[in-house]
Amino acid sequence: AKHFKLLVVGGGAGGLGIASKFTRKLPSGSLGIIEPLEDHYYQPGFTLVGGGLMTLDSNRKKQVNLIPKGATWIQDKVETFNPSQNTVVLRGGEEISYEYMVIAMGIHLRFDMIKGAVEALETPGVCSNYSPFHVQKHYQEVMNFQKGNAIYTFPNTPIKCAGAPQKACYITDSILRQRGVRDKAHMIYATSLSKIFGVDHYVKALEKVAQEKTIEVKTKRNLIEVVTNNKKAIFELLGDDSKPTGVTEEIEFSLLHISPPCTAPEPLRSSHFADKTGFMDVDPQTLQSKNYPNVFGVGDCMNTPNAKTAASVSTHLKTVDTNLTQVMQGARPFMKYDGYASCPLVVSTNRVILAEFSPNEILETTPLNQSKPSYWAFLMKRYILPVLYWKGLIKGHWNGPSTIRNFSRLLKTK
Ligand code: FAD
Ligand code: UQ1
Repeated sequence: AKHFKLLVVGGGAGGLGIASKFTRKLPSGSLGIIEPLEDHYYQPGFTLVGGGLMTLDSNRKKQVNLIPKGATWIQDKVETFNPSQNTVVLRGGEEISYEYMVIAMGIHLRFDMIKGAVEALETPGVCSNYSPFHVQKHYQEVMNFQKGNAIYTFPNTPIKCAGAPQKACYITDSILRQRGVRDKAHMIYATSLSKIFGVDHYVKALEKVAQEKTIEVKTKRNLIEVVTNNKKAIFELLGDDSKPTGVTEEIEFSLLHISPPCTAPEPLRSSHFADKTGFMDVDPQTLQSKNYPNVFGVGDCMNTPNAKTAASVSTHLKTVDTNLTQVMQGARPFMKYDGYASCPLVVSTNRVILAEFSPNEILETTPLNQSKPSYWAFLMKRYILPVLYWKGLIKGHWNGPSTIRNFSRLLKTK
């Protein structure tokens, strides 16, 4: 059986970032990384692909070219975790043992939790920027749109990049205006939340965007079924406790953009690493597993209260780099993750509100007012952040913007 000093589960944003950092510290051959997929996508680019502002190809690279030198790629998936024995079992039945492990499996898209959605995605009018297989279809649908309701949904579960469902809606509004058909469309943003966005600081600015675009915002609406033959979306109305009220609403659509319900990945959900919600139970500051001190988490698969974004991963990487090194040296983890997350809210084909926050405070990097839609933030989203991801984050060189933020605070005269 194979054995690694450090085993990394998942070769996404977080997994590659950690593997890059630790292959530089550990002897060659002592780090294994388990990732089943051939292709790696820059997922934050999907919003732009769905809006025709980037190609899908330019957001895809072969995983084999991204695995850091010195690391062993195991192209398979974990099926079972056996943390009391420090082993995992792969789909192929192989057992792998480890001394330390980092779990970075992300969050799983669950279109299957909406009745009829999986089939509906293969029919005209239904699409999703969340899936690499249905993101280009969104742009095609917007370019072919003639008239009727265009509905954008937000699920009743945790989701990565919680701003992405409304970015899709805003870009579509811009394109329909450019095409001269916007007055033929009734645009609806239907969210399970009780407000347009989870972070109060940005709510006013986003409400203004939706209002100026005459997008109808329907809150406490959870998509539960898509009926393909007569193109109906069925929502359940949620109460103040976000539980279903039993009342449903049917809306006919010409275009339906689904943001899928999401859950923790199956093998994690049923393991001893998970809490009741299925996500990995970690100390929210040190990111160390609560039950197994030789295991850490990174990224979307954890139960930390931050928004699930690649921007958060940058700060997770810094935290786990320090804390896992401490643990490897027999010392205590001391670095504390501050809950940082960011969501560049694309509000048209050339403006962005660059939201940056933790569960407790606003953490904007620049001294500018980032609530205001701006062209500079759009340029950053389109041209700088992809480079920061490919050359910085997954190579283990980008630890988040906290240093820049501290510096720009010096410039603020308040
Ligand atoms: P991922 O990068 O998703 O990687 C998880 C990896 O684990 C995958 O490669 C998967 O194949 C692998 N895996 C899963 N199960 C197993 C298993 N059983 N065994 C082994 N491997 C497994 N973030 C931002 O910061 N800004 C944005 O503007 C932004 N926009 C987004 C827009 C969209 C449409 C989407 C979908 C996401 C967006 N994000 C954005 C979120 C960002 O992409 C994620 O938060 C980030 O990729 C999380 O990294 P991760 O490593 O936790 O998960
Ligand atoms: C970020 O670090 C990051 O990961 C590389 C993103 O994902 C693509 C982001 O969207 C953002 C905004 C950041 C934060 C970086 C800066 C410079 C504000």
